[in-house]
Amino acid sequence: MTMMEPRKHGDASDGTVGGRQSRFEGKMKVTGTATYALEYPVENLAYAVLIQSTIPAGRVVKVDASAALAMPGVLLVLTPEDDLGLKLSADWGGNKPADGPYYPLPREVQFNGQSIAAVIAESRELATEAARLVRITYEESKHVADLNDPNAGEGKLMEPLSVAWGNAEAALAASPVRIEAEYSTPREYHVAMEPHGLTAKWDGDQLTIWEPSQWSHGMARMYSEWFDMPYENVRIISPFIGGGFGSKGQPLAYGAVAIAAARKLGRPVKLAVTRPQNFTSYGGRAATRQKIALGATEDGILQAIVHRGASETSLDADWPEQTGAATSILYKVENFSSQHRVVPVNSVTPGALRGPGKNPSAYGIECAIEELAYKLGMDPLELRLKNYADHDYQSGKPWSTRRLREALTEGAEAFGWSRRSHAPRSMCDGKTLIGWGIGCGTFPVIRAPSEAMIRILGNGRVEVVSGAIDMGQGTYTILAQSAAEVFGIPVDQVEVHLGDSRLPGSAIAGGSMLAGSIMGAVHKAAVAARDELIGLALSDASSPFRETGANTLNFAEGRIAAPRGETPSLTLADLMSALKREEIEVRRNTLPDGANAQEQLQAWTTMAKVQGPTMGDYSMHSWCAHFAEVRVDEDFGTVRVSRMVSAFDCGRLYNPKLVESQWRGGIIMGIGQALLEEGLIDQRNGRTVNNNVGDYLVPTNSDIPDIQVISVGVPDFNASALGGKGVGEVGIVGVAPAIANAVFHATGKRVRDLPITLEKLL
Ligand code: MCN
Ligand code: MOS
Repeated sequence: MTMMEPRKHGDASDGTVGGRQSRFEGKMKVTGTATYALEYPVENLAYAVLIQSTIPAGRVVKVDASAALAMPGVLLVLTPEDDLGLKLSADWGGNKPADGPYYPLPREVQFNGQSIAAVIAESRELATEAARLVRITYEESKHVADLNDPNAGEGKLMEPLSVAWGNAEAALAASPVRIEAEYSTPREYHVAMEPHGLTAKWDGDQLTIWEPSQWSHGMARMYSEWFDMPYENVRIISPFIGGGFGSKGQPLAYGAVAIAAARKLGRPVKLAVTRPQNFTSYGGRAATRQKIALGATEDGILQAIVHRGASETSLDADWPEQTGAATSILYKVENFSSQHRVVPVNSVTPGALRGPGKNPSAYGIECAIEELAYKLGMDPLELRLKNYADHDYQSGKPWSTRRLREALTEGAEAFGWSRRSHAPRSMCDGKTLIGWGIGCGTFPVIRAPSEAMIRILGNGRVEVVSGAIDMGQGTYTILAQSAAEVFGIPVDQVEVHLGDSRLPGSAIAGGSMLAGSIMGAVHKAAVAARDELIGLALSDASSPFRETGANTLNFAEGRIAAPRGETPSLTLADLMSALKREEIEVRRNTLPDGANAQEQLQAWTTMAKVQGPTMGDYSMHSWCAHFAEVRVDEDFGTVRVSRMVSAFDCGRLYNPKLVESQWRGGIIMGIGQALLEEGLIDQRNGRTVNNNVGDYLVPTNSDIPDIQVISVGVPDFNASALGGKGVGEVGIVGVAPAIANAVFHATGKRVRDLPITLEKLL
């Protein structure tokens, strides 16, 4: 036991938890000293270039690589002809498929832009040129381009996602006021600044992979299964990442190709996925459509929600972009029914993109609720507060913490909502129409076990060691703050080592679950290391504290002292030297006590031990309310977001500065989603037409207004050991509907299909 002075949280600018420390690696990233995966100097490299299919469906009949192979410097061409000797891996959950071979370069083409061959050469330029000479003959078959293809069909009902209580259809029919509308969202992409790619190097049976990763342990496990080798023999190194947003949580076909090529050649291989290839090497957010019917009384009490949604998926995997994910938990309603279908199309399997499910789901329900407000002639803020959910109607459980009411009221206050005039087109600035809208958002608290190691060094420095990932969200910084707080030392006396599958096991940097999980592990390990040091300091013959009779020690302001201060205080380095210790090393995890090595490995390398928001006595989620102001020029159809105020409940904030930046980042992506982002698919060949950052539009600084963010959360110790809830994704959820609602308020035009581009307003 130790007696620490309680410290104030929330406004501290120092390095303790709750302080506004700047990002540890920020300067390294902007000055070019942070090394990214493709920048490691590896000797004797060969360079691989991917070749992707140019048809949406069919078979590779023949690959003629003779011209490519004839080029001096070309080392190898891999095609569907080559058996790379790989095996299927278990999925994220760790579920093993039937034993079978894995072909990262398959003969059957299921989408345009599928990897089907690779050229490996002495330089990237040579490999690129040789790839152009590879002649591929296809046998093309019929394809379904996307969700809007007339041949796409109704898709397949995802039974486990059906949610129902009460009698929604009957209650809807009996409701005096009803609205029904259909909303859609297009394919959207991650477009992280750092594209995908890797360098792979074999040393005998040891494999090292430099690859941007959101989950070093999980990816190492899947790679080890593909290559049928022991987990310990694979190492992924990923200390710095230029954004992932969900796209870097699993190994992909190109990774297998590069590693297999390195094995065949007996040389390290680097493979950089080009920006256009990025659009189909991992799927973006699936296109969705959803129909929502709301029934209410004349004074605005919700009676029923009937929700039917669909999203596109690939031919070989059912990836649901769950349009009902937020619909069931935002409002109080006694009668509810939601179903989701997946529609297979010839596309890469879609993937997780910031706020999967919750994001398009909030777009539907938060637009629908405002449509109802206008039908009732009621203020949309009032309608939301009137139907506030006092508990989780889906699970029947109480909320652990839900300060959405405070988010709505404090957000409204900061925004000046009371000055709004209700009628559409009633607010303007000269010729410019002004509109205000609200969108609520939510994201579940997901918990996962993690492990961390703390080292107290002889020189008084403290190291935090974990395989966890920082892709820009702030892991390095908050972990340093956590250890600094436990040892009462300045944050720059702490060194954090992350991003390596050889280091202690960690939850994925995904599902907004990492901070809560890994902070718990680091705190636990740091407290244990401090206790070990205290034990030595009170008992070791050479310790200056031995004779004090104290039963604990205080750690504050960089010094260690007995509680009553009888002896002079010592620094960590002084104490370590008095104890003649070079190092104290403590490793702790957050699994139940007694978990064996096998269970531990399973915990870091699969999702088997991950807990959802209602596993336990409470229903746990982060919440937010966005208030958007838009200015619309009707002559040109242009929409500008001129102001945003967003209020959040994410529990306790470990570092408010970083949290605010996470929230703003999410909001900025939400503005892009509302007004700009749209993967355009050529119906004739299923090709993503705008597969580059010139044509796939994301917001730039000049698109982004002043964004005010407000925290209304309180610590939630059911959600995590230190009281925080997830932060990384909730910010994007609810932004697009807030903007769509504001556009309606400005113009009287309801655009139900994103993005709201100018031609839809003319
Ligand atoms: N944080 C905090 N207090 C809390 C919770 C979080 O201070 N109570 C802060 C910390 O700085 C922490 C960060 O918020 O590092 C994110 O924490 P968390 O919500 O647990 O999310 P993860 O660490 O699991 O990060 C993943 C999340 C996801 S799923 C996506 S998608 C996303 C996001 O983070 N991708 C990002 N934010 C991103 N930010 C950047 N710069 N780049 C990405 O690719
Ligand atoms: Mo985030 S989409 O869960 O990586």
